[in-house]
Amino acid sequence: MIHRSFTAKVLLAVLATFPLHVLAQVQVQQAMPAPKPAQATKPLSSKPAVDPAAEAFGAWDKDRNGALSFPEFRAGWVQAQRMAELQARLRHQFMTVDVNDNKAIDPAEYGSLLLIKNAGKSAPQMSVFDANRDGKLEFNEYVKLVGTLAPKDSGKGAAK
Ligand SMILES: [Ca+2]
Ligand SMILES: [Ca+2]
Repeated sequence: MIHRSFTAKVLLAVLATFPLHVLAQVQVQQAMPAPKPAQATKPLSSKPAVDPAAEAFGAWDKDRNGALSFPEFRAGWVQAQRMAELQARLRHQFMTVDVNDNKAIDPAEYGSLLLIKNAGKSAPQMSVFDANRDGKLEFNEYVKLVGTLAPKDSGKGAAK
């Protein structure tokens, strides 16, 4: 059993190594592919600011006893590593496609996305993913695109 005061430090050290808000998005996308419209009408804006470290701790603490056992810690660690790798890969792909280096995928660059190429004629319009309607895809919009179009086989267990 690892005590909370110790793991908090370790967690913070781990979490400080990558931008968690992006990973959280990726994680959420993998965990729940489609948001439930039924009772999800509560306004997001009224939520208080989240504490990413507390959120991660809560997610890793599977039996919710306020402490992380070693298996819980290891499972969380492995998942965090995987997320960090995924994040780095997505970042790399994004930068490769963003040839004019404006930190966004423009309409001219959109067609060179592998997922769009692979989708061929059934590829969705770029506007589908352009959530803020500025005519280009920022990284977070790109992550959503990948979450939507990428094959879903490598989510769990398949990493070995
Ligand atoms: Ca660009
Ligand atoms: Ca956009």
